[in-house]
Amino acid sequence: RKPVEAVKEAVQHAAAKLTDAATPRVPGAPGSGTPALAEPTEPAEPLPPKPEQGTPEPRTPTGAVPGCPAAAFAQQGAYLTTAQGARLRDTDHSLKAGARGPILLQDHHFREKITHFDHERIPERVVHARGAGAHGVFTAYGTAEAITRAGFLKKGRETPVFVRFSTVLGSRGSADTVRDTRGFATKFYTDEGTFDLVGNNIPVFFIQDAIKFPDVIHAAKPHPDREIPQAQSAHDTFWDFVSLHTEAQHHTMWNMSDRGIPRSYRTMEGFGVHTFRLVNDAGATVLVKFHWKPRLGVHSLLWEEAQLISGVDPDFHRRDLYDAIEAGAYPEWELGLQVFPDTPEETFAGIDLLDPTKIVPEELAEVQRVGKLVLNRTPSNFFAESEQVAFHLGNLPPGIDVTNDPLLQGRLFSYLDTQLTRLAGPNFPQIPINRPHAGVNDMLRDGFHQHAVHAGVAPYRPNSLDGGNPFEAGDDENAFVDVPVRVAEAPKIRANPVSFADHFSQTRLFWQSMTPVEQEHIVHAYTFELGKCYEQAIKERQVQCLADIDPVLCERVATGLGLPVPKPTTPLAEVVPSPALSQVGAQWPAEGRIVGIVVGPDADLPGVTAVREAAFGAGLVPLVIAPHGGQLGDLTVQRTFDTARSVEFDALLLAAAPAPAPGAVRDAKAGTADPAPIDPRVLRLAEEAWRHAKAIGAWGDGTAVLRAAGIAGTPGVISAYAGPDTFAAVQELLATHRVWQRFASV
Ligand code: HDE
Repeated sequence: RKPVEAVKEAVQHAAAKLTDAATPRVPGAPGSGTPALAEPTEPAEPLPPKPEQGTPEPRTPTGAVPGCPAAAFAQQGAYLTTAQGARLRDTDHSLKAGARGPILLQDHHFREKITHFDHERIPERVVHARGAGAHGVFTAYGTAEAITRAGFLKKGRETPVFVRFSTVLGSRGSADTVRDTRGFATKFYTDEGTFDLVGNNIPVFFIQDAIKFPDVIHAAKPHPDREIPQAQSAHDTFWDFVSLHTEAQHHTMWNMSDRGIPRSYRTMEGFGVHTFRLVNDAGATVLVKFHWKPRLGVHSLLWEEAQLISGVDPDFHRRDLYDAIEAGAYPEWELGLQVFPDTPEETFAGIDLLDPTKIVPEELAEVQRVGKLVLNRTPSNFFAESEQVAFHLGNLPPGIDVTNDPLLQGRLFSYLDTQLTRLAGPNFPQIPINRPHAGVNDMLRDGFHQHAVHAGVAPYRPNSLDGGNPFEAGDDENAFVDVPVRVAEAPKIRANPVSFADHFSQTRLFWQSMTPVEQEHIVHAYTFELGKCYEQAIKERQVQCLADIDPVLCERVATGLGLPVPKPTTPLAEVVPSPALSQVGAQWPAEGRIVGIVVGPDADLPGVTAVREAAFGAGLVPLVIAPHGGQLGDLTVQRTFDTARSVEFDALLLAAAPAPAPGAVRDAKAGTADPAPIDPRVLRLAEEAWRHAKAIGAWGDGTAVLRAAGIAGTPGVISAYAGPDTFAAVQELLATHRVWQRFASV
């Protein structure tokens, strides 16, 4: 708090200077005719405008009309108007010199409309351009109260949030299901100021120092000459970088695993990646890593599914998120903390907590749950919310502070900086989605797109003219306190700690923690991606890295690429696998999963109705797939054989074996195992669903499809007498996400 004496002195100084002025303005100055300023000792609201300083509406410091939702600024009244509020009687014809004449320059409505349109696009994010956001609420369990003073983590406290999920590499219009890291950025609108937890679905990062971010991104983005490939890491420059720069190997392994192709945003874990420092009321500190744990478990796509979806439904994840929220199947995560003592070494179990290429296995430090996030509202306007939201690691509430992780330190600079171009100037915190829910009384003024109409004459401290406002908060008034950590006496150097040099042991730990089927997916991913590279030297260099990670992995990938198998260049680390890293084995709620039901004119329609009711009752989404759109008896058709593709469904039910449409080309398989020909599109649905290890059930005529596809009696393929029995068995299989036994490696 500024000493009162200083304010008093400033007042006296100003008053003395103004004694002889013609129109003294300082209250209490000789000749001013106004009473002397009381000594400002208490914080107060900003000064109101003087009576002669009216603005059109009374506004809060951030520019909002009190009690008026942001949307009301956008659409008021029933009539179409210009941006200046003048009503328009025609917006379809430009003003011309006669019906066949040229457009007149004086057509101000035309110019306003086209000019605005010309400037509708803003620069997309340099990374994480493709994303989708949703609103929700975070409720604290109170389990973190002892270790942090952050108010939003106090028991029962509810905080509004906005979450944006994203891919990293692709442009705004790229497909959702590409192999990539996913962003998981959360804005908590706490009443002590906004907290942004800007994380990913992968707990480690490619680089250890932020200064290398342009390098890794330039390598991963499309080649600069032809701008190919879009949203992919399967190309030379990416593998050139990660094979030369081996600290990227751990993150790359996660990308090559099933984590790189999530089934849904709802089934992704989230990680803060860096270690943060929490401080409690007594000033005691701990180090923590943030985790988001999805209620529905962690599930992924298969690579073939991901590729098909990129064409069939490039908006797959976005649609899934919004459909789930609109259906009331609200996505949920628990926020968890791994807590470590704040020791001078900043290590735990020998792991350097400042190294963002390392995890601390959950078996060594339990993830303690501190609250629950529920996403329950879709944005009203994609641009206004998902596009304009601006996250920043420096948005921290009291009780959460940063560490010296060099990646985190660099990010503290980058996020604020990038918004200056992307959102055109420094006033982006005034954009509705970015406005804090805590009162704002800053002394930031002017700049492009200033929406606030600030009152007062003294946006500086100390001041006497605005009564000393605004005041600095005292220690007991919820101010953010930088934890006074000791900064080591050290020479100024460009170097890493020695522990940062270990690039392979945790990469090996990840590989060894996978089940055989997950390892098989990793081998295929490396073989696919390196198989897309043109440069032999790059492939060989990456295969050498694999040799330094694990000889079995190396041999399998090298064989797939037709390359010799190199020997490790360093001794292989002894690692203890972490089963928590695997996605296979556990059972999860199946809510919100999509079940396709194939019907035909002769299907058991009452059975289908009963299945639909059971599915809705279990929180699943049943979609009827029929030969044509419209109605089939009482059933409304949601997909036709033309619009449905197996990749959209988590499980498939067959209530009929529809015959091919007249004139259709007969599928080679139709009729081989069953005399009655079956529509080839239905056979493809069944075959693909089987290949992708999905639960499949059939009853009545539907069982003929199983026989024709040659999949009857195989694991996870159910034939039952009635629809509801079939559904019950399939529902049970959905709890493990896939029928893992179908994979050769299981
Ligand atoms: Fe980011 N990152 N990042 N990043 N990042 C951006 O900020 C940056 C990193 C992450 O949905 C940019 O507003 C640097 C790690 C997410 O709006 C930019 C470094 C993690 C999002 C930026 C990193 C992330 C971003 C681009 C290396 C996980 C999307 C647009 C030091 C913990 C947020 C923007 C959204 C976005 C910089 C590394 C997550 C350029 C310099 C590690 C989820 O500022």
